[in-house]
Amino acid sequence: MSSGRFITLEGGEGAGKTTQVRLLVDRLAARGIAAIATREPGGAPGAEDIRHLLVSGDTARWQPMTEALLHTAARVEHVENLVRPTLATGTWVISDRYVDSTRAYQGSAQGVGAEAVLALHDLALGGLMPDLTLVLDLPVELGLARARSRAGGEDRYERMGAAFHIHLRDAFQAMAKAEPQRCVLVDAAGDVDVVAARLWSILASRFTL
Ligand code: Z5A
Repeated sequence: MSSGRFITLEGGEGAGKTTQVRLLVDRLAARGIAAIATREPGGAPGAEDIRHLLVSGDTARWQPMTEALLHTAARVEHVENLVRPTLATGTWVISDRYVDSTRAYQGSAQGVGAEAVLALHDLALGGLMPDLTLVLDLPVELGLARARSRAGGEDRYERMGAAFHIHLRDAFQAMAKAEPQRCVLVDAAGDVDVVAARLWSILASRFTL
């Protein structure tokens, strides 16, 4: 049996990743391609426990390196318990965030360093990278306004300030530019259906659907 495809969606707050992950899974299912939606931090019981430590509370509650280690620890639980076993059955995995978020948030915006994050990723997960990463790009103010409109108290990163979020957007854009084989920068402005059509056409250009 051939392995499923591993696809990640990345980008700043409120870019529409969660919405688009669900739509992609539905559209793949309609084509007869089994796929699951998952997310980081989270996606497995232990990883969801670690998520609670990261997405709420004081913005300065962790040292940046502690935060990078916590995200990496959550990722080990997610990948080893869900991602790898699912891909091995031939089912596709569509993840809302993955290691590029650690590179952008902790590596770049919080100053841990991109090389340190990738070294951790190599050590913890043998450097497993997605087959395709869709980087949803949106002006910071628009993304934060969208994110504020959804309910829930998981707003620790949202509260980190405008300069932080502008830095993040630059970091994601730079990553997409530096790794065109794996990453595609996608305009995330416009209606949900318009953005979904953009993503689907990228998938169709990369894989047999
Ligand atoms: N983080 C990290 O620092 N390091 C890491 O390694 C990882 C993560 C993996 C996870 O929280 C936080 O952890 C995250 C980074 C950090 N920062 N934050 N916050 P999360 O997963 O809860 O947060 P998020 O990824 O930013 O989710 P989000 O704010 O919910 O954004 P989204 O998933 O991109 O968007 P959405 O939920 O699909 O949409 C947001 C709202 O906009 C919602 O009301 C939608 O109905 C609406 N929406 C969506 N698309 C559209 C369009 N096209 N037009 C209009 N409105 C739309």
